[in-house]
Amino acid sequence: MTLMSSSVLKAAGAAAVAALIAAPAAAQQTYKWDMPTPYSDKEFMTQNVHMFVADLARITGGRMSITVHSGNSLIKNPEIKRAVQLKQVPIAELFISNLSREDPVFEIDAIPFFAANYPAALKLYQVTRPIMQEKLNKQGLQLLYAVPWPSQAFYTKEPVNSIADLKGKKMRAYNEQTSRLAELMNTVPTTVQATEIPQAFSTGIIDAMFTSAQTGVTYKSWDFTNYVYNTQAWVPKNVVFMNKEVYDGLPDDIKAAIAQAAATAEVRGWMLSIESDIKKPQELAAAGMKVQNIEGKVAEELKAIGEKMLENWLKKAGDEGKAIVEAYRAIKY
Ligand code: PCA
Repeated sequence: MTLMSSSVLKAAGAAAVAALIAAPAAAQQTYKWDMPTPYSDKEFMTQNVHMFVADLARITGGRMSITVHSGNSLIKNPEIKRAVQLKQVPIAELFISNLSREDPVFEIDAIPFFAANYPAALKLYQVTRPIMQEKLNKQGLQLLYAVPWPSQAFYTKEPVNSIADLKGKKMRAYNEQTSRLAELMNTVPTTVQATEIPQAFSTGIIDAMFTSAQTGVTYKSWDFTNYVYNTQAWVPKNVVFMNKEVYDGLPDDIKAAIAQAAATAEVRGWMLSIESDIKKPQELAAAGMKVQNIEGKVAEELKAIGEKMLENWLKKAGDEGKAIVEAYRAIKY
């Protein structure tokens, strides 16, 4: 054995001993976190969060144990972001377009007919992810992963042959863009959290709603509506995110575990979303609902509204918005 290799071995041995000494201290560090999420356990979004958390426990050999508090049970949707900023909880999930008041970039995935299907949504995410990450970082937040809801639809009691048929109806909305869309459709927007949909229908607060077939099945939309019109117009995203200071303070191996679990959750989430987009409309139909894609006059009217909304968004989002739209349109696949 040469002198060099033996000294390398000795150094390696010393490092291994140092690691052994350090290991018990590192192993003691465990992370028991609470994670509020806005949606029901019946939604694939929440199921994906449960799988993400299970992956983290497995990858870290049990050092991370995160309790998911779904369906607004710990913190209500509108307060989730602040709760993470204030470190009431280190990690959470939210609907990214709910942050539209802070920056228009957060709501571009909710503009009708802009990024209307999965490939388009992926392109848009490719362009906006680093921008969203930077903006969230400035607010003390760290983006981990994002997953889109399936195609959005509107649900009504009566058939709709033109937008005029909806005039004056109380339409459930869930963000600024759907409120705006409801207004432009001459309906009356009412913000209702997903978890409160059945109650809002039974108390007459709403008589129509925007949501996916996924959420329609979760809340048995056939109990209070009869027609589903799939707009095939936007696929809005949820994000899972952390308090940045907490994140930055984690050791590298835990950060690596989070990166791995988040990357897996992101791919799995997009797959689950695509599967839901295929299966859930069938479940609505099997439950007796009349499910159709918007077409003819209604489709044209909605497209015109979508163009107007994009125009307004571009005015609001200025040069940055223009650059995003250009970069998005330049991606070809
Ligand atoms: N379900 C959620 C967000 C979008 C969706 O499909 C909701 O309706 O609130």
